[in-house]
Amino acid sequence: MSIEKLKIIFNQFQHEGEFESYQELASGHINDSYLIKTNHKPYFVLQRINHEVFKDVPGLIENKVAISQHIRRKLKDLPKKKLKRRVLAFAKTKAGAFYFRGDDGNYWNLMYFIDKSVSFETVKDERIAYEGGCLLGQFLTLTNDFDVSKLIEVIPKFHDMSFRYMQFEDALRIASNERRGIVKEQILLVEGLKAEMHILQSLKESGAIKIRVTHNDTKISNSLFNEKSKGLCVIDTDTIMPGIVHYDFGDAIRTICNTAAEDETNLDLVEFNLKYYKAYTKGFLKKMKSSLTPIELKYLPLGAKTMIFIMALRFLTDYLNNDVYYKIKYPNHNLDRAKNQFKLLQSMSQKMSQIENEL
Ligand code: GN1
Ligand code: MG
Repeated sequence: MSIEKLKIIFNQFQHEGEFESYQELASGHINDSYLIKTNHKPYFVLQRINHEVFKDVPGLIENKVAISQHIRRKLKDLPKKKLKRRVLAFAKTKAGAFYFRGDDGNYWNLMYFIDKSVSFETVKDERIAYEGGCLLGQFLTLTNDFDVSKLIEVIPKFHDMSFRYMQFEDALRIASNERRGIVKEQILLVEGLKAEMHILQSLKESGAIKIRVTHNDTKISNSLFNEKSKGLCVIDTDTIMPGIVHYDFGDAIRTICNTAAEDETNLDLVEFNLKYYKAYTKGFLKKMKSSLTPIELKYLPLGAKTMIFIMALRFLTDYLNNDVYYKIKYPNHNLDRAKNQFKLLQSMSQKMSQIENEL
């Protein structure tokens, strides 16, 4: 993306500062994001939304803007504290919309950059885990009274296990013999876990677990903290849609409790960290316990196991499909991600009884 092009797109939006420079924010696997520095603050984050993956971008934008506005209204009503939580704010285009569509068909949106914020790819101390838990608990509590029927399903069946198994089985059929051979061990794991990995979906479909507003991409790098490691807000809200609490709790645990990054290739470094699990859960339940039903609470550990598994399955599927979905930095990147998640799952499974004791 050239600087001239980014500047033209940025200038479609309403803002006061003048474009000075940009920096690509390269941690996402789907969209393209750029920090836009202007001649005075606030800075902005300009994001191209991948419309191959997100089929209804205007609907996605409506979802996330509505949730941001809802949270902003509710934060105003909270008693003033030393630290005010933050929420993403979106800029309008000069034509008054929250997104701009270029002649090439690409969709763009612009957010205010939250100044003096930091994010983490992995957790290095319990305080971050605890604060991360408070942040997600607060996000889910503040959105608990939002009418979930107003949200579109941005990616239909996003965390639907039967759908993900179907995609895996399709990929297996068309995969090269070479790739299929390389993942023999992982295929056995996927087959062996099939029944257990469908439990939450059945409870959801039977109505036993309630449908809520969920974020659906709660990895720790999608939370912002201030310089003193206090939680500020959750970001990357593109996948907000109806879901169950286990998706969000589980996906957060998947990254909080992994002692290594999601694509670490030295699997000896990948372990499930119980201390971070305890700290995260403590923060999460502090904000959330009163609005959780007993059945939601009971299944949180299985939620974590299920979300680690579903990511392993999706990375493995993309590897079998010759890497058509996630951005990769080298040929076996998806395979390494899948192996990493399977190792984490194994480590978590060994600690399951201690994990269940935390509730
Ligand atoms: C993708 O694009 P990013 O990095 O925010 C993916 C998530 C996965 C995540 C794994 C729309 O998120 O579901 O958990 O990679 N998003 C989509 O890091 O598929
Ligand atoms: Mg995302």
